[in-house]
Amino acid sequence: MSVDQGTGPAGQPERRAQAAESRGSSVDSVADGAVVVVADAHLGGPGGEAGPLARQLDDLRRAQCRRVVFLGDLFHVWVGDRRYETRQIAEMMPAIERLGERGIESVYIEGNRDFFLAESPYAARFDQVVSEHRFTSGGRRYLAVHGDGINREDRAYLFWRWLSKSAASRFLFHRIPGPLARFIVHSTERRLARTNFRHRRELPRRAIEAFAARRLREGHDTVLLGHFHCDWERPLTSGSVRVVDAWYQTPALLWLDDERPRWGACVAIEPCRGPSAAVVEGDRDAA
Ligand SMILES: [Mn+2]
Repeated sequence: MSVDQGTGPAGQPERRAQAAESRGSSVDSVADGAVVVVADAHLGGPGGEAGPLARQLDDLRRAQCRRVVFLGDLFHVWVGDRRYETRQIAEMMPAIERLGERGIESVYIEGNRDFFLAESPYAARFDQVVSEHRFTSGGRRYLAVHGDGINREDRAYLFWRWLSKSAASRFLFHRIPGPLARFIVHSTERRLARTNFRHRRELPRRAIEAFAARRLREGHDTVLLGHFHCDWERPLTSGSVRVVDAWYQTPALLWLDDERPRWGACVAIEPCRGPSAAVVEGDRDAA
């Protein structure tokens, strides 16, 4: 699905309404300006309050940045139903809206902590809510995916992922009483912490490389992943794969344009050093 209508504020309502219907994968068709990537902010969890990230987004100008791609898990848990709206969600939504007012597109790629967003009231705040997104920046063709589903050996997790995001779960979730639903959200959070933990103590490099190699053959230069909460890049025969560090660990935006990918709050200010260390292994809490 492509979004290539006018980028002025006047074009917004129509474009957003259309965008709210987006599902599945999406393709970029705009060519000018950088794309900024934000992965795994986990606001309301280790990412804390919404303010710092909202301010970074407010600093973005259309002259420098044409699109923000959220690589999933913006909040610690995000259910597409207002009954579960946290303070961080309520505070972040206006900042997303302001991106659109300035003509900057926003694409949200669902993570494992995001549930039923594509058909939720939140979807209209973004140009697209999708499971993966293809775009070109600085002549490079990117495929962006959250990454929780790539490890095919983790069958228990893949089953849980399918079940928790199924139409039946969605149907039930919107109809059960609030307290029961909140209990499920909390146990889900604990379950996410447990099921993902084993596969995250070490970066599943082989699974990541196998996934990337397969997807690169579809005609991409770089596969971008979030979810693993580290900054890691690997050249492969027909391109490369890059894991984007979690915003809650490296509170900066990743800029993709004609130059080398770099971290910075805003191009107008000195680019920050990026991730403090090239963390690959180690304890990563509840991704
Ligand atoms: Mn994740």
